[in-house]
Amino acid sequence: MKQQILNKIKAYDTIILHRHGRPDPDAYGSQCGLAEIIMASFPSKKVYRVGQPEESLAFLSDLDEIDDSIYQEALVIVLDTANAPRIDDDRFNLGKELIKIDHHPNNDVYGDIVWVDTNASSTSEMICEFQAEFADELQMTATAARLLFTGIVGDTGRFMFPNTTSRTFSYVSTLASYDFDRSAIFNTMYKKDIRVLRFSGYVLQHFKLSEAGVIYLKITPDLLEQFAISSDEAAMLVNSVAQVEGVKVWAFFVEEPERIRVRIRSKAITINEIAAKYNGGGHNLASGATVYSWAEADCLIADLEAVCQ
Ligand SMILES: [Mn+2]
Repeated sequence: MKQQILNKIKAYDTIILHRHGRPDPDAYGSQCGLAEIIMASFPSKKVYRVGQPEESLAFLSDLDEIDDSIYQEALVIVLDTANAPRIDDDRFNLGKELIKIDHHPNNDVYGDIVWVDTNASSTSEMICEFQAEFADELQMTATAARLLFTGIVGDTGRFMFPNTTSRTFSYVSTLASYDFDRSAIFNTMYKKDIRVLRFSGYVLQHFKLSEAGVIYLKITPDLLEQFAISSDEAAMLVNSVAQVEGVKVWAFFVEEPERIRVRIRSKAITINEIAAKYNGGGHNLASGATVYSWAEADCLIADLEAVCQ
């Protein structure tokens, strides 16, 4: 599979890299890290990184705005995106060939070549593996190392999540040999906005813990307004209750104008099947879902309690 992907990269003069919407550090890191490796290894190729910019990740890399016509003769590679509808910039289908590289469960098999490794901590780790396997043809650079390092740090929660393996550390060890400022990355990634910090105070005061070991918090628009935070900022605090003694599964419900977005996390119990039942999916221990009423949210909570009992 990796050999096939390398052959395609070598065969095309124009390569366009996509990732998922609402990007996280791994989406940016794997997309822009692979772009950097290709550009350094094949300087004559035209390589583009597309998708909506995310302000909090702008420190990582620039993105490219491109015309539809560029797709005509292009190879398109989509990184870190389990489902085709989640791909940022729906022109991904306009290219000549499509490759999927991802570490989420392969429920939506899109593309001509699919490389999915659910044992990898992150798509950034997979790009490290790809580069290492063809090190005489693919060149790692300090810029790529910085991007991939950030992606791995993001998806492993600074190497604390159980997806972190000896392979992860081995690739990170290689990345760390390149010249980039790791402290600056950590300082930027984990700096705290005072509004968000104040809201996390609210979260810690108001979450509910059930006897079954389910923590949940319902976040309404008036709360978001009161603390002047976005629904994304609120949802991002989901792991602030992970250390509560006795918790098995925890979920944040954030009401948006058209729907209630749910983030579900778990210590050990598989929760992605429940997420799938509620218009979502994801990893065994980290999933997202969408419900359309608070009554439906209560059904989801009841399902989480049932699975914890
Ligand atoms: Mn990822």
